[in-house]
Amino acid sequence: MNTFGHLFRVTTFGESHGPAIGCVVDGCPPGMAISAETFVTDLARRATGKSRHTSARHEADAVEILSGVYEGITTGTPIALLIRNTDARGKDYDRIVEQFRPGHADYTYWQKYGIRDPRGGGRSSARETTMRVAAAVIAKQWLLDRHGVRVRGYLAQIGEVVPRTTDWAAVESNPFFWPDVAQVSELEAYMDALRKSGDSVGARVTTIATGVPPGWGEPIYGKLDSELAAAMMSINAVKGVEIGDGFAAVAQRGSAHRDEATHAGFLSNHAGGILGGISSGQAIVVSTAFKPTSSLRLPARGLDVHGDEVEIVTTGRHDPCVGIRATPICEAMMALVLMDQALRHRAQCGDVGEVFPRIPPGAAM
Ligand code: EPS
Repeated sequence: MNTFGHLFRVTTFGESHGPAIGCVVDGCPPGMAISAETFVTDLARRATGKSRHTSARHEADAVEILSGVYEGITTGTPIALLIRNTDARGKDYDRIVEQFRPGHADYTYWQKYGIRDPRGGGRSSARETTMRVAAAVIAKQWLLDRHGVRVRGYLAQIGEVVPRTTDWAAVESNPFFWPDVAQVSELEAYMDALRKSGDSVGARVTTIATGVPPGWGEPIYGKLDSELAAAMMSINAVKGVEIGDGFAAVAQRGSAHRDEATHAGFLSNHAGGILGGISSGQAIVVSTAFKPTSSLRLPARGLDVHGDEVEIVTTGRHDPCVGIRATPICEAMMALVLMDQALRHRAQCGDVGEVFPRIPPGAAM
C-alpha cells in the first residue's frame, strides 16, 4: 500500500537510487495558490547534506509540478509532484547486494517479494519521506489558511540527552531542531563523538498542532489518535508513538490524568488534545520514538541470500541519528492526517456548526 488518506489522498512512488521520486495528491481543494517555490522551505528543512550531523548526500530536491495546478492555482484535479534524484550512487551498495543488513528491511522485503532493490534499500529508504513532506506542504498551507491550524515539531531527545527548556524560537536556529539553544554545542560534541565511533543513536520527536477545532476525528475505527499513531508508525525507523502523556499514563491516577476545565479553559492536557478519538480543541501532542540507524560501518554478523553467515559492513552516506531530520517528517504526517480528517468532518458534519459551550484550549501543551 503506497497510498495514504481518504479524502486528501497521497500516493508516493520511487526508489532512493532510481531516476526520481514522486507523489500524486488527489482530493486537494481547488483555489489554493501553489508553485514550485512553495515547497522549498520544508524540503530544505528535511534534506540531507545540511550539516555534518546528517547524511552527506546532496540532493537538489527540486519539485516539478506536473498536473493539478493552472496558472499557480490548484484546480481540484490530481496534483502530481516529481523530484528527480540528482545524487544517487547505487554503487555504494554493491557489497551488500546479496546480504541482509541487520536491522534493515532487506530480509523482510526478500521474504515478502522474493526480490529487492538493494540500492540504499530502494523503496524502504527514508528518501521516500521527501514526498510526504512535499504533499504535506499543501496540507499545512490549507490547515493554516482555512482553520488557523499550525503544525510544528522539535527534537525532544537524542540518546540520553533531553532539552532543559522548550523554546520554539530556538528550534529553527540549529541543525537538530533542538528547543534549547544553550545545549546545542553539547549536542554537537555528542554527535561528533558518536560519528567518530561509527555507531548511531535513537531520538524522540514531539509534534504539536495548535488551533485544531473540537470535533475532528471519527469514531470508532477512524479515531484521530489511531490515525496519527499509524501515520507516525509509517515513518522509517519509528518504533514507538505516544499521544499526550502516552506510556506515562500507566503510573498516573485518574484524578491527575483527567483534564479538568473551567471557564478559563482546560487546566491540563494529559490527553494530548484527543478524547474518544475526537479533537477537544486543545493542542494535539504526539511523541515519536526513532530507533538508532541500522546502516553502520561497524561490522556485524548476518546471513546472505545463499544462507551463509557473513560479516556485514554498510558503506554509503548515512545519518548517525535519523531522528535529527525527522521533525519535518513528523509534522508532515500530522498535517496529512489533520487535513484528511478536516475534510471528512466537513463532509459529514459541516452543517452542525459551532456547538455550545466551547471550552478554551487553555495554556497547557
Ligand atoms: C538513507 C540512506 C542515505 C540517506 C538517505 C536515506 O542515502 P544513501 O542510500 O545515498 O546512502 O542519504 O536519505 C536521503 C537521500 C533523503 O533524501 O532523505 C536510508 O537508508 O534511509
